[in-house]
Amino acid sequence: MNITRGFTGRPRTGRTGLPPGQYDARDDWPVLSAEVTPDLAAADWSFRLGGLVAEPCSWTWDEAHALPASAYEGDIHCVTGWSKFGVRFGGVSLDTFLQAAGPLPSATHAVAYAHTGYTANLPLADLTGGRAWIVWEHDGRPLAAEHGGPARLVVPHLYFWKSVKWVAGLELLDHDEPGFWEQNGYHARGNPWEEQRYSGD
Ligand SMILES: Nc1nc2c(c(=O)[nH]1)N[C@H]1C(S)=C(S)[C@@H](COP(=O)(O)O)O[C@H]1N2
Ligand SMILES: [Mo]
Repeated sequence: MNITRGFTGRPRTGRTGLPPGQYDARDDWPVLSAEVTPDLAAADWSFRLGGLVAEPCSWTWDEAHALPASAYEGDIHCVTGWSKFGVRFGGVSLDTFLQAAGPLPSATHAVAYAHTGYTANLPLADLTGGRAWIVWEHDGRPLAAEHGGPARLVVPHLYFWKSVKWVAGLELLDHDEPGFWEQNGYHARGNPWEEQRYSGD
């Protein structure tokens, strides 16, 4: 995993390579959606943190863009088998949003949800420490609508189904609550390095 702080920083070098059972998609970036791509304008996008937080917070497009920029450059891994190396996303670290809302000590998990209704559950620990982003740029250009634009969640160290497109917010919980794919047999955490594809893996 390579992380850059700010858009200009030199990427930190971390673990890279193909997790077990994955192949390199090279220049392809498959579109995988259980939903129709919404016609969601940036002006209609918002991001909310609620549930077990000291102060529920909500950001408009402009408010989110006023936060300190943070970029991810590294790999992504889809449970259907493809991985991509050196993908560049720009946006804001989820840590920045979480610091504003203040997770309560009882918060252990989150459900990320989309403007379209899709959900994915994640341990809160996987969303902190510079490992998750809200992004609106790919390769320095606006994120394409089919890939989650105007803005999506990116949690690159977990299988990509956790990276909710057209992200609308996170609800912090004191328990794990299965999201869309997790209710349909997929793993609660989804760590590609441990091949946590399906529940029971
Ligand atoms: N809102 C929303 N987010 C979603 C999905 C979806 O159907 N709806 N599909 C997930 C799945 S299964 C994957 S593999 C990735 C695919 O992202 P991509 O289409 O940009 O490759 O988005 C994830 N995020
Ligand atoms: Mo997927």
